[in-house]
Amino acid sequence: MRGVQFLEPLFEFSGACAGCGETPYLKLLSQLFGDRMLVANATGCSSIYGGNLPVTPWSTNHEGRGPAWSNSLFEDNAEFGLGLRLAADKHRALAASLLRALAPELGAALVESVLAAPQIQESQVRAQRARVAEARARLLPLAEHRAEARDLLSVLDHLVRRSVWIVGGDGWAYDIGFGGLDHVLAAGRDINVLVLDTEVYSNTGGQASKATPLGATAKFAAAGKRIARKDLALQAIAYGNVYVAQVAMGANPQQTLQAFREAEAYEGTSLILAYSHCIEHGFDLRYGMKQQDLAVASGYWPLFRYVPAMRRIGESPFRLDSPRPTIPFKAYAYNELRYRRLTASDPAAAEELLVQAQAAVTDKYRTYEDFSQLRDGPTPAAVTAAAKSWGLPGEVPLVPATPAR
Ligand SMILES: Cc1ncc(C[n+]2csc(CCOP(=O)(O)OP(=O)(O)O)c2C)c(N)n1
Ligand code: SF4
Repeated sequence: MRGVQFLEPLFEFSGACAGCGETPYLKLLSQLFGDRMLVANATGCSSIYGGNLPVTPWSTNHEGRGPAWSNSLFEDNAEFGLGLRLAADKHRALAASLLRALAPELGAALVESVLAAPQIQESQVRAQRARVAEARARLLPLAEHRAEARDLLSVLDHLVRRSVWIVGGDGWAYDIGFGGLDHVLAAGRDINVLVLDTEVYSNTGGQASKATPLGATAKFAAAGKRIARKDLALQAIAYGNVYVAQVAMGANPQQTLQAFREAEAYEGTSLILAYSHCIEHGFDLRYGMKQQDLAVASGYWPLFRYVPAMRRIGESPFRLDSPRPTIPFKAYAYNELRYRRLTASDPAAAEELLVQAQAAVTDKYRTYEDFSQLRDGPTPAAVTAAAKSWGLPGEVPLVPATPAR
């Protein structure tokens, strides 16, 4: 990927399936922020290939810095990540107060520059590391006779901005961990959430989640999913102050890179939904990135960014980054067994669901296009109005559900 190929990955040889669509996003994350990153990883494929103990693909650089990673539970990962953020904030506050107390010995100018330093861009973070190293050098001789100096040394590194990431799959984010995730989105803290969206519970063999698309088959949706996938992005956007991006690396790597950078730099909560191809989709993963491209080209997976800060300069916060659909949904979907399976077991239902799925894609894309024209972007009222026109369950004639075989 242009712009990052020379950055060292701190996520290396994982035990994921060959061609997994999740791991490239983690590698990118580690290249960009790995040396100051805290990761709360929900249970799922990413916790298994990310922690296949006694080894781990999470690594360190030549300075010994690397991501601090842990897996809590499937159901409380967002809360766990929020705890990491609160702890990092507490440590930073403690370090700042000790630094102020020791200003006469350390030098007022150095203390002031450490406390006031901006740390948004990587160059600023590097400059802060140098200041903190200087503070450490001045502290070491003091540590022998001053307890405050010893205390400060134990938390000094927290003066370099921590990058906190909550990572998990769609089963976690859309379903089982959603209550906690919603709590995090509403908490207004500087936290980043990355959803590796395979649209099924991959690690337990492909059960349907609320992210499973209309028309696809999955375990518990063997007769084809009858309801469109939940729009988690719009739910987050409704808060108004959450940065939200939908990305697909195989379709537009530069947009993915921009979204990761913007999300991390945003001093608030960010949510990235990352399209991740998976063996559960039923196609040769050698063509995973190509299939991502088709998902975007068909309009099924529009790329966008909701950037709250844009409102401050009078611009629409909603940026639609992918062009109008150029291919029908079928040209993307029918490359995958999860969609094709139904054509053998129930061709009539497959045909009807394909029509509905195409209509849902077309409607959704048009709505997103409208959102990008609104000066204030998709406000909760605009989202509600749009959702009505998409046809909610019960309002559209659905194919009668045939029992799963
Ligand atoms: C409360 C709870 N329910 C179920 C499980 C079993 N479980 C472990 S991983 C997983 C699937 C994870 O799916 P997803 O979040 O989509 O991540 P993916 O594996 O697709 O990356 C399930 C159901 C669990 N660990 N805890
Ligand atoms: S099952 Fe899917 S998400 Fe899990 S490691 Fe394999 S390809 Fe990746």
